[in-house]
Amino acid sequence: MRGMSVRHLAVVPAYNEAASVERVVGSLREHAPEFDVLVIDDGSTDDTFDRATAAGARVLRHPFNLGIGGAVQSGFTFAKERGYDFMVQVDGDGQHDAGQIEVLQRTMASEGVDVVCGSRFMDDSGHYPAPISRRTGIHIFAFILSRLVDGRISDPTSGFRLYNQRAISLFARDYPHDYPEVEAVLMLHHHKLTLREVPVRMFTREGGVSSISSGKSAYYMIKVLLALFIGLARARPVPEPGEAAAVSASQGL
Ligand SMILES: Nc1nc2c(ncn2[C@@H]2O[C@H](COP(=O)(O)OP(=O)(O)O)[C@@H](O)[C@H]2O)c(=O)[nH]1
Ligand SMILES: [Mg+2]
Repeated sequence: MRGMSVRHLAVVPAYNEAASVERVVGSLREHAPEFDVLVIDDGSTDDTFDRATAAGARVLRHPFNLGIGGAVQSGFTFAKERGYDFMVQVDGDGQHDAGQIEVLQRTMASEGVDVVCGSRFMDDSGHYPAPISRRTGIHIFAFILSRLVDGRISDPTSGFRLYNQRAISLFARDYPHDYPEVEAVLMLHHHKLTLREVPVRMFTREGGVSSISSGKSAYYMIKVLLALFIGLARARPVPEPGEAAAVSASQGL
């Protein structure tokens, strides 16, 4: 049906990831060559911009730090405006394995879902080396979300995700702030978009610092829990008639 070639965008949110961003971009270009690479330099104060540019990425630079939600939403907006068919989100810290993007793609194709999320907790070994506070938080969110969305979610804070055009347009319009991944799962459910998880291996970050130190975990938990419950009651922007999301929904996709 589609005459022109399918277009793929890899979005790499990066805040002070000079230690790893070059390798992340290089690995994307090697393992996922059909993806154009867009690094969102989220107001970094280190060399992130130069390193990402040197590695051959296109770099969109925020004049100041917006936080991960704002960074990823810039990616969605870019993808939507430039008419990309698929967008994959890959952390700038080296945690995600570009070689496994094809696993996400295969699942999207075979299951016909709008979003595929790489989960580090689906294999049997199950000992991803996250701090216990973080793991506990993840499991509590997983438990609550799995009930709210009526399907098993094992790794709700994973940012290793592949989105189709419907998901891109939804999140270009509205994407949660601060710690967005958990709430985004709930948004998908509200908008009747589908999500599948697939097992992936994930690395620990290569350098820099995580946004979620163990001291911040309690704060993170409370904040995201509140966001979840407020999210349940919150009015959602409804797609305009004729927009991609509405059109494909009426085709039963
Ligand atoms: N910490 C943090 N990360 C950001 C921000 N904006 C973009 N990012 C990027 O978002 C990605 C995920 O953040 P990270 O701290 O690794 O979260 P974690 O993997 O969940 O521990 C990384 O590639 C960051 O560089 C921000 O304002 N703060
Ligand atoms: Mg990370």
